[in-house]
Amino acid sequence: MPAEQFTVVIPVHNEAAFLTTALARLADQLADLEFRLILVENGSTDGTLKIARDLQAAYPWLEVANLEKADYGSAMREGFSMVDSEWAVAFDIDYFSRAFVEELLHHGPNSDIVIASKRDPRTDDHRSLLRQIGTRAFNLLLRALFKSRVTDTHGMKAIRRKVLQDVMPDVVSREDLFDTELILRAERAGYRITEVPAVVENLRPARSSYLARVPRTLVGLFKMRQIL
Ligand SMILES: Nc1nc2c(ncn2[C@@H]2O[C@H](COP(=O)(O)OP(=O)(O)O)[C@@H](O)[C@H]2O)c(=O)[nH]1
Ligand SMILES: [Mg+2]
Repeated sequence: MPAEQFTVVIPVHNEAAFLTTALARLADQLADLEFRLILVENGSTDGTLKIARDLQAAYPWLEVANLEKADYGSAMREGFSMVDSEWAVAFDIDYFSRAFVEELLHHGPNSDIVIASKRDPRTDDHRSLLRQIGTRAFNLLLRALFKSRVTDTHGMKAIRRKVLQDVMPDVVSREDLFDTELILRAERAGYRITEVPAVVENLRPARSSYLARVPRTLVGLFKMRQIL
């Protein structure tokens, strides 16, 4: 796969403190590749959007999109809809790696989706025990509720544009369940999903309360169960 055939999409919300460092790190890791990067900001109150736009002077491959209301899922949808290359690569601003791009270069030709799974036996997960248990519990729920064989729907992933065009219009879940519904729909549609290992290490401390998400996630999953 020629390297220029991928577009990185990173949603950002109130990342003013970290954005500049993170982009320098990403630029360094991907320096020899040709790619496009779309930052999709929404709802920030800390000047993230201005910092993102200012960084465009330093990085010719950087594009910035912006929507009004804070919502991870609608940011991803917006970014994905701007992709015009063969592959879309979804990263978080605090979780990305060159190694994942290498996995994509390797497995991409025989896959429609490549996912870095935190549940892969080869994965080196440095997150807190609470987060690791959360990932495991979420995965068990996906198996039970949707008969899914995918072991992780959050985190780094690459998706062919044709899959996005086919599946994304049907996705109704918002916020962090957007990714999950997208992957489940793609799995149902029979697309080839390859899971790869990763070193899981957030580049900055988590900001949101993990436990606070649990009720919202459960409600979202049961709603999704009604339609899938
Ligand atoms: N555009 C946008 N990005 C978001 C929103 N919430 C989180 N993000 C981004 O999504 C990524 C993951 O967020 P993070 O806080 O690290 O979540 P966690 O590691 O899953 O707990 C980061 O790049 C965030 O800036 C949101 O409401 N809108
Ligand atoms: Mg994070």
